[in-house]
Amino acid sequence: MLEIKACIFDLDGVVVDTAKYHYLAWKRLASELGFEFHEKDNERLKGISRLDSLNILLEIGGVTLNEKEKEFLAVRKNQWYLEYIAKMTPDEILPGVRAFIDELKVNRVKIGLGSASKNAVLILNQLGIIHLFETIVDGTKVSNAKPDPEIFLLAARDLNVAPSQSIVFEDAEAGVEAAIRGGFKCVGIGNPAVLFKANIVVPNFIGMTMSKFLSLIN
Ligand code: B16
Ligand code: MG
Repeated sequence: MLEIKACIFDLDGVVVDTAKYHYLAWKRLASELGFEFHEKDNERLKGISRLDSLNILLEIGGVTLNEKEKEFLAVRKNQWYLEYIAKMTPDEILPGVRAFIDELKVNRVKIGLGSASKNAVLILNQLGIIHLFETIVDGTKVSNAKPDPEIFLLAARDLNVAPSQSIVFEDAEAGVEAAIRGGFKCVGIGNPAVLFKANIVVPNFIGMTMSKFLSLIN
């Protein structure tokens, strides 16, 4: 049977739903720029970097800007996003996640975070779970965004575990692709139609245990 020595978690959409706050902040920016940003388009921004998200938003609105202007707007959006994050509480950890992480700890499975977000440390502190992660690889530490596997490969290196003996948990298409390209086992959290490249897809962590994941992957 497959032996798993590490689990690497994406943040937004896996541990916590910050997508709703990203959406509110992008929507506010779109409205300032004079166009509507709809929730269905927010799917396209999941798992990708702040600047890549801004470029998609501007493409949706048909707005062309230079790099300096883009940088200014990305900072502005992040300031609004941080106002929402500052109000987050541990109640916002997604159902079943904490129990699953506790099970991993008992079984000495190593735990890492692999998130595109530059606010990951702040969010984990806000949720009161930062101490559970042995490594945190976030958007401040990599030069290549998902679907490049760099984020997850760095996390596996820090944990001193081979990708083939690690499971990545991801909710975004770009993140699943990054995990598979890096040689990891990947559990998709969410919609199987979107995350079809993952080894398995489950709707959430409710009632999930390591042995259940392993029996589904094998
Ligand atoms: P920030 P993840 C990603 O987090 C979000 O899914 C994505 O929507 C966001 O653009 C990205 O973080 C960057 O976030 O603006 O906080 O640096 O899913 O990789 O944990
Ligand atoms: Mg995500």
